[in-house]
Amino acid sequence: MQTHTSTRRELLWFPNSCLGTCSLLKFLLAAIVLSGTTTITKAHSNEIEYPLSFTMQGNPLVRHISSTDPDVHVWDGVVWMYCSQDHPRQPGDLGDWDHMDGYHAFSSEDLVNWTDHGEIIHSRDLAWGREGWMFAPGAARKDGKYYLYYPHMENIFIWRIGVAVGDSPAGPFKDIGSPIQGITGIDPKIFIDDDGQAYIYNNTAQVARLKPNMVELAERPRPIDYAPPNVKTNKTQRFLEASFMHKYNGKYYYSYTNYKNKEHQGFYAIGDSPYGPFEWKGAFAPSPEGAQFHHSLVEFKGQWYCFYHINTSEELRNKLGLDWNGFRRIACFDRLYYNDDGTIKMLSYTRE
Ligand code: FUB
Repeated sequence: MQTHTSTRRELLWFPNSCLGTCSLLKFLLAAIVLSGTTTITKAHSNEIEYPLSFTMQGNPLVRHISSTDPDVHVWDGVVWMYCSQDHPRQPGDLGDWDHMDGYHAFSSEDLVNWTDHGEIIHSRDLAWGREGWMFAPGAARKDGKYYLYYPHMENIFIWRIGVAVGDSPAGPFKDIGSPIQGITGIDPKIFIDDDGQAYIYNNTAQVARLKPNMVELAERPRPIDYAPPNVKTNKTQRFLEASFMHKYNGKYYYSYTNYKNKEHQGFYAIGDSPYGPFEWKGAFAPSPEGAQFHHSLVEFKGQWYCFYHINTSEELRNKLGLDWNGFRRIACFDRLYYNDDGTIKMLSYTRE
């Protein structure tokens, strides 16, 4: 079911700018050479004191640090958002993503007043994998414990999915010591169904049940049948990354991004089970500014919201007084609406 590009991305995440222009061989050779010579500085924002309170002033939501790939949950009436972080590129880097590191947890009881609880885990806290390369996380809560899943590059050829456990949604989280066996790739996303069964999704459009311990697979990952063949072979419509699963009126909604589509990046499909098969419904989100549509869809106090990130343009950085350089994405959210037949209305991005 997966196309050639998706299979490659299971082994090594390719920067957007490189996709389609580099040959696999050329890129891997460069990667091997650079992996031996790159000096990696552990970048983290220790100049800010946490927890830090701030007020939503329109989009972007977070303005003090890069806050990428928002993974959002509502637990006990509180919105929890987990983000990865972009850090400045350094000479010899493979792309803009080498130093992504240091997940932060954010919370809010009203979507206006927020707390950044600070760094909850960093690659330096892991006994495995390379420094940096901590891509989009996915959190879950089960039986009073909190779990944070993250894609982390074990070596230049393979992305593994790690998991850390905590007693509070604000952390601290402790890595279990080794990645989850039986699944690779990036963008782990956890969905817990009403019966308590947890499922893990990844960037190869696969899904697997998790064991009740939440740190082992209960089965081999299965491919997700999310669209008809003409969509799965369409370069600007097929699944590329950022799996997300949510439930609305008893139906299962599988959404993803195709970041090659200049107009619309968010697509979705509806089914009767977390495994699918799903009926493809098309686009529901325009392409966000300069970034991939990595999203979370959540209901809070009767209203649905879409959390996503944008890249910070020079104009936005000037406007917000952000002394940033390089590729630095930042979290935003907007209201999401459904039609009466359960389809999703096209999302509108707002600023003020
Ligand atoms: O942030 C790193 C990667 O970019 C994520 O894992 C992808 O989904 C995209 O947002």
